[in-house]
Amino acid sequence: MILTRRRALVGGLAAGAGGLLAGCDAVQGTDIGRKLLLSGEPATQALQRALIDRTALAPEFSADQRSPIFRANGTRNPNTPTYNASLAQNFADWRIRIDGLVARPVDLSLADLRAMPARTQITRHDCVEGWSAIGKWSGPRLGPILERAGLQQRARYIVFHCADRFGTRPYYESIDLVDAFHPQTILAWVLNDRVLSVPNGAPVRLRVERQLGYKHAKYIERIEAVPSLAGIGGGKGGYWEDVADYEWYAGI
Ligand SMILES: Nc1nc2c(c(=O)[nH]1)N[C@H]1C(S)=C(S)[C@@H](COP(=O)(O)O)O[C@H]1N2
Ligand SMILES: [Mo]
Repeated sequence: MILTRRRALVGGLAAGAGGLLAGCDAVQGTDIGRKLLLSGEPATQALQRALIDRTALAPEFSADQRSPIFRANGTRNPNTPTYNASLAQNFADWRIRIDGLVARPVDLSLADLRAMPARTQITRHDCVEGWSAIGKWSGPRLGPILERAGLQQRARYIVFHCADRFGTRPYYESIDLVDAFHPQTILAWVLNDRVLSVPNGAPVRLRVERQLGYKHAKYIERIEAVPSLAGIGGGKGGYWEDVADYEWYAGI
């Protein structure tokens, strides 16, 4: 299943289109919002077009096109007492808590993640700071994990809480359900056939291939399903969105 009709309709996209029709400005800053606003098409047709656009795959590359080094950016080591203790035991005690609007909250260990069917993809990472790198990523798809936890109808966004802090602010990011259920959205624990390194986000980081680098949360310790982004961090859906007004929807 890529994205069921029900998910699409209850998801952020439909919420956005509904908001648009209601004259709400929630989607005006997003690509979809702009496309819908500028299209002049009947809303259902425009919505369908936007959805097809959003579910398209990001380009994938061949092994020989990979960058020799996948550079690290932002936090290169969370370096908190808890993270260091966990690293010292190879993340044997690491858990990713899946909670919020789910019927069955769960703590996933690395062993749990590694036992799940994985998707492998060679994609290009684009950072707003003006560099790109092509890498081979593997890990389970996020969508089925959310389904298994019993994602509730009221959920609109998926928030990723990270182990690193910028001062007192934890790094976090969020995506809507269209991206959460996108086939290339994975919880990556392997980069270029090796267990993910600390600089690249060990033990688990998000790959959300249709968006810019800052959306790809590293050092994930909690995944929360929410009805709204208000009240999370500074309320704009991500660390950089809060502190530097980066776009919440960073489509590429
Ligand atoms: N937890 C966390 N995730 C993060 C960041 C960060 O500082 N902390 N930086 C982001 C940015 S701006 C980019 S470009 C990518 C960099 O991923 P890399 O270090 O594997 O190159 O991670 C993103 N995810
Ligand atoms: Mo970035």
